[in-house]
Amino acid sequence: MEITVKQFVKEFKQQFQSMYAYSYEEGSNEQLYNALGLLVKNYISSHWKETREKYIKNSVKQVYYFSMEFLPGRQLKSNAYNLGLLDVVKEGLSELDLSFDQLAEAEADPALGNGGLGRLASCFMDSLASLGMAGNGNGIRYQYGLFRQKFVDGYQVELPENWLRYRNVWETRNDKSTCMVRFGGNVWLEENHQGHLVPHYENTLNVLAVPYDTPMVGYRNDTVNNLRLWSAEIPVEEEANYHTIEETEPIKEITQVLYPDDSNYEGRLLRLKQEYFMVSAGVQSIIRHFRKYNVPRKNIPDKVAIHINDTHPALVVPELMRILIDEEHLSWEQAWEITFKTCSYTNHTILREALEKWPIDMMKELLPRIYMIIEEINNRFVENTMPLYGERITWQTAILQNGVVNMAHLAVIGSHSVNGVAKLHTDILMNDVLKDFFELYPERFNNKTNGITQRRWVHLANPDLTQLIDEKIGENWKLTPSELKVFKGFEKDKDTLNKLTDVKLKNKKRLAAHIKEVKGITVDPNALFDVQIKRLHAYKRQHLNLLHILHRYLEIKENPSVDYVPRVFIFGAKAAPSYHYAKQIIKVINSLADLVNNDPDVGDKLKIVFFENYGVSLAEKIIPAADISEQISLASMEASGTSNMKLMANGALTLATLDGANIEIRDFVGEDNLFVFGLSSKEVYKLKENQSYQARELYESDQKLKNVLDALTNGTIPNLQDEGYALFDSLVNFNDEYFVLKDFASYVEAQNKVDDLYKDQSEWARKSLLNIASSAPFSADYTIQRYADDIWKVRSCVEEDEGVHLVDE
Ligand code: KOT
Repeated sequence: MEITVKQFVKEFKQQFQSMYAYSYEEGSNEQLYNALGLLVKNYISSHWKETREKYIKNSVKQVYYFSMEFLPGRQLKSNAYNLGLLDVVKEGLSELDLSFDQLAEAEADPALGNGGLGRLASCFMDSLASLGMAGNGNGIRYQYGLFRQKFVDGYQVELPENWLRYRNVWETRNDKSTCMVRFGGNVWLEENHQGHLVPHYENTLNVLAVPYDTPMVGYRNDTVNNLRLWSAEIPVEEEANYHTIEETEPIKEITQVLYPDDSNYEGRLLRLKQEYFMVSAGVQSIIRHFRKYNVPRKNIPDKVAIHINDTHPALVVPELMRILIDEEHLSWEQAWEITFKTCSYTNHTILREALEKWPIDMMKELLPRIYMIIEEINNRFVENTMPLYGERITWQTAILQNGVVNMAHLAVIGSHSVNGVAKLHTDILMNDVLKDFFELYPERFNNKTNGITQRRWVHLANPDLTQLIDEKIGENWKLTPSELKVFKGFEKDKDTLNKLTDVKLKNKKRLAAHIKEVKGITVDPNALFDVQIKRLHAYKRQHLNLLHILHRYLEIKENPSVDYVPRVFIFGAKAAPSYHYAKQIIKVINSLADLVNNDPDVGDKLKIVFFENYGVSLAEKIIPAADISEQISLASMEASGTSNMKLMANGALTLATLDGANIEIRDFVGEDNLFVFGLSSKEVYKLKENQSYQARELYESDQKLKNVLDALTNGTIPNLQDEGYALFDSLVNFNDEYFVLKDFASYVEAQNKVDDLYKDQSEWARKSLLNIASSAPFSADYTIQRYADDIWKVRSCVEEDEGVHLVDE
C-alpha cells in the first residue's frame, strides 16, 4: 500500500482529533492506539470490500473454517506489516514523538481460545489470506476470553478477561446479516400443499445471532478475508416479552464466556448451546451468501467447503441437512450428498477425556429437530453398514451409543475428509482411535501436519533474526518460505554464527529485562534459557521438567561446585480451573522457584521463572529468546504441538520425545541437531498393553530418582500444603499414568548433553542456524496449500507474482 509518512502523519492527527476532540499530544496510550487502529482499519477497508466483491463476481469457491476458538493475538502490528505500512507508521509516529511499540502494547490480546487449537485456527486465517484464498473464519465473539491467570502465594487464581473494555477497533458489527437461532420447544412435521414434510415449531427460545466481522489481512497481496464472530442477543421484536434482567440471562450467557478446558470435555448444557448457536448462525449465513452466486443448490460443494475444527462444530452436519431439507426442500438423498461433499473434519487429540459425547436426552430437549436428523443419519448409517461389515463394527462406529451422541462419529460419517495434525497422530487415528472407521472409509483419512505463520512468529516477533537472514540470503524467503534452506549454506560461516549468537543474546537481554520488571527476578542473559510454554496438562509433563530441576538443585546442594551450565528454566502455562492436579503442579513449581531463586548456594546456576498469564503476546516475547525448546509429552499423547515449530524457527534447539510433530522436526533438521529422549510411542503402547509398568520399582531402585521424589514430601520445598504429596502419590502410589519416572533417567541424560553442547557456543550456534534453516516446512502456508489441494479444492485468487507463492518445499 502506497502511503507517505507525511500523509500518514496528517491522517493520524485528523483521526485522533475527530475521535477525541483534542490534540494527540494529550492522548493516553489507549486513545492513541484506538486512533491508530481505526486509521489502519480504514486503510484495510477498500481491500476488504474489493476482495469480497471479487469473490462474488468470479463465483469463487469459499472455505469456511468453523472453530469454537480463535487466538489471533494483537493485530495492529501484523495488519500494518501485512499491508506493507509498518515502516511508514513507525516513522510517522516517531516524528510525532510517539513510540509505536508503546501504543501497540495498549491493544488487548483477544484470548478467544485455550491454546494450540485456537492459535492454529488463527495461523490458518493468516495463511489463507496471504495465499490469496477465499477463506473465512466462523466462531464466537465471547464477551470474556480465557481467564486471566494470577499467582497468589504460588497458587493459580482466575480473573475475568474483559478484553472488550476499551472497545475493539478491528471489528465491524454487521446488523444487516443477523440470523435467528432456535432452541428447545416442540417440533412436529406436517405435509404442506406441495407435499413437502415441513417442521412446525412452538415454544422455542429464539436467539438473535449478530455477526461481528474482523478483517484478515493477507501479506502484501491486497487480499482481505473475513473472520466472523457471532454474538447472542434478544431479537428486537421479542424485547417486549422480557420483563426483568434475569429473564434475559439465558440469552446473553450464550456468548458470555469461553470454556477454559483444553483437551477436555464436560457435558454442560451451555456449551452445547454455544456450539449450536455458532454452527446454526454460520451455516445460515453461508447458505444466504451462496444464493448470491446464482447456481443450483446441488453445486454447493463446488462453491463452499466447511471445515470442522475438532468435533465442537460437528453439528454443522445435521444443521446443513436441516436447512437443505426443511428450508430448501431437497430430498434426504440430495441433501446428504451435498452435506457430505461440503464438510471436512480435523481431529486434534486422542485423549479419551476430550472426546465429546452429548447425552441424547439433553440433545433432544435443546435441539429437537437436530436430534431427529441425527437419529435418521444414524439409522441410515446402521442400515448401510450392517450388511457389509457386521454387528461389531457397526455398533462401534454408530453415532448413537449407550444414551449418548458420539460427536467424533457424527463428524467422520458426515465428512468426506478426516485428518490428523501430524504423521504419528494420523497413524494413531487410523490404527487405534478411529480404526474401525479406517476400515469403513480408508479413502477419507489423510494427514495434514500443522504449521505456523512465520510472519507473526519470526518476521515480527524476531526482527533482528529476520534482518540477519535478509542480510545473508536476501528477502525471497519471506514470500517463498522454502528459500530459507539457503541459510544452511552459512552453517560454517563465522560471521553469521557470531551474529546469530549476538541476536539471541540481545533477545535474551530483552526478556531478562521483562523478567525483572514483571517477576522481580534477576537472571543472567548468558545463562541457557530453557523454555516450556503450553497449557498445563499431565500428559505434557511439566512435572518431568520439575523433577529434573529438583534433581539439579539437590546435586548443587550436595556439591556446590558441580559443573552445571547456568540455566533459567522458563514456564508459561494455564491450568483449567477445575483441573486440580495441574494446579498442584503449578504450585509446586512456584514454591520450588522461591526456594531455588533465593538460595545463595545456587546463584546463577539455576533460576526458575514461571510467567503469569501465558498467551500469544507473552509467547512473542519469550520465543525469540529461547535456547532450549521443551517438548516432553509422553510419546503418542501430543497430537502435534505448534510451540515446537515456533521455537525451532527462532533458533531454539529442541529437547523432545518422539511425539507429534517432533518426529517431523527431527526428520527435517537431522538427528544430530536436536536432543531426543524417552520411550517411543510403540514402547508406550506395549507397556500399556502388557500392564507390566511398576513405577514404585523405579522409585525404589534408582537412588537419584528416590531422592528427588522424597524431596516432594520431606519439607525440602517450602510453603506446600499437600501438593508435594499429591505429585508423589500420582507418580509412585498410583503408578504414574504418563510414565514420568520411566523417562526420567533418559531425560536427565539428555539434559546433560544439552549442557555439554552449550559450552561450545559456536557449535551451538551452528545447530541453531540449521534449525532455523530447516523450519520452512512448518510454515502454515504449506499446510494450508495442502488443505486447499487435497481437501477443500480451492485455489489462490491472486496473480502469481503477487504475495506469497509456494514453489516447492
Ligand atoms: C480441545 C478440546 C477437545 C479436543 C481437542 C482439543 C485440543 C487439542 N485443543 N488443543 N489441542 C491441540 O491442538 C493443536 C493444534 O492441532 C495441537 O498442536 C496440539 O497437539 C493439541 O493438543
